[in-house]
Amino acid sequence: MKMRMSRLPHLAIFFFAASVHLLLFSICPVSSRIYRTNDAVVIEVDDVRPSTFANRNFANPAPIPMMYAVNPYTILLSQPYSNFPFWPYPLYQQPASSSVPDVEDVAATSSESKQQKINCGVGPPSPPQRSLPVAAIVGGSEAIPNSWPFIAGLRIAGRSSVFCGGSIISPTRILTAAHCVEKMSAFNISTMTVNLGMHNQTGNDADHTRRVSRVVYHIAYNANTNQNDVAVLTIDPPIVYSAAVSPVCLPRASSAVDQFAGKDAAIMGWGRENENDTIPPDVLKQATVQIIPNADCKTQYAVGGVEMEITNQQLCASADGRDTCQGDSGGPIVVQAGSTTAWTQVGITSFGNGCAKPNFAGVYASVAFFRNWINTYMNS
Ligand code: 4AZ
Repeated sequence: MKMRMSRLPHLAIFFFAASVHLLLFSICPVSSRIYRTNDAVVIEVDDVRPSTFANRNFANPAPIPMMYAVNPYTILLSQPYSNFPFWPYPLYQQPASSSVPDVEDVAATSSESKQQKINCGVGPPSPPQRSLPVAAIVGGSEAIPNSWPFIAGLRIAGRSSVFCGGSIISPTRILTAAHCVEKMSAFNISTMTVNLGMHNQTGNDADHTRRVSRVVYHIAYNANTNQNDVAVLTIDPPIVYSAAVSPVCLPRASSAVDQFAGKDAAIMGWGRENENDTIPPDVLKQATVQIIPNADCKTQYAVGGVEMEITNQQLCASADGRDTCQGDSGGPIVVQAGSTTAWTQVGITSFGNGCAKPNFAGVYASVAFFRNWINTYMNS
C-alpha cells in the first residue's frame, strides 16, 4: 500500500511529461527560411525527409518504427505511410545511386533527368480525340491511366482533392503556377504533398508521393494581373522515373509570340468539369484545344467588364466547350512540336474568364518565355 502511494507522484510526472512531449511534437513549429533573390521568392522548409516522429513524415518511409499518434493532417491519412502496419500501398525504394546510368544522348529536360535513361515527353501517340465523350477537364474525356506520366497533383492538408496541377521537369523539380503556392505559409508547405503516377485522385492511386522542401515563385508574380504565374517546387526524395512517372520536354527559351499558334494542344488535370461544379472528378481528365494568336486573346480579354491585359509572356488556347478550369491550374498544356511525338510543355495553366465560355480562351503562362527563369531554379 505504501509502495503504491509513493509511486503515484512518479506516475503523475511521467504522464505529465508524456503529454507535454506529445503536445510539443504536435504543434512543433516548422523550421523554414523565406528570402528573395533578384527574380524569385524562395521558401525552404526543413526536415521534410523522414527521420523522427517530430518530422511527421506521413508520405515517405521512416527508418525507425514508431507508433501512430496524433495526426492533425487528416487527408494525409490517405498517403503511403510505411509505419502503419496495414498500409496497402507499395512503398518508395531509393535505388543505390550507382545503379543510375549516366546517359548523355537522351532529349531530357535537365542534366539530372539525363542521368536516368528515359526520354522526356512520353505520352499518348496523338492529341486526345475530339470525338471522345464529353466529360471533363471541361468538355474532355478520362485519360488512359498513367498515359500522361509527367502530370503531378498537388495536395495540401485539410483538402480532400488535388488543389492544383504541376508537371515533372526533373527527378527533383515540379513546374507549377505561382498562384498555386504564393499565399502559402511555411507550415502549409510542410503539409503539402505531390502525387505522381496518379489517375484516381479520390482513391489516391499515386505511385509516388513526395514532400516539398522548397517553393520558388517568380518575384514579379502579380495576383491582380496574373502576370509571371510560374513556380518551381523541389520534391524530396528524388523520383526514379518509370513507365508511369517521367518528365515533360520543355521548349527553348524564346520571347517570340505565336510560335505555337494554330497548334493542337492537350490539357489535363483533376480540375472542375464545369465552371459551376463544386465537386471535382475522381479521375484525370484530358482534352484537346487549339492555341490561338496572342492578338486574338488580347482582344477577347480587353472587353468591358473583363479588362484583363494579355501580354507576350502568356499564350491562350480554346476549343468549343473545352477548357481548363479551377483545380487544373499549375498543370501543363502540351504540344507535339516538330517531327517528334514527344510532348513539349508550352504553357502552365494560369487563369481564364470562367471556363469554356464562348469567346474566352484559357490563359497559360508561356514556358518558352520563362525558360531561363525555370532553368535557374531547375538546376540549382
Ligand atoms: C482556375 O481558377 C482556373 N478556363 C484555371 C483555368 C481557367 C479558369 C480558371 C481557364 O484555376
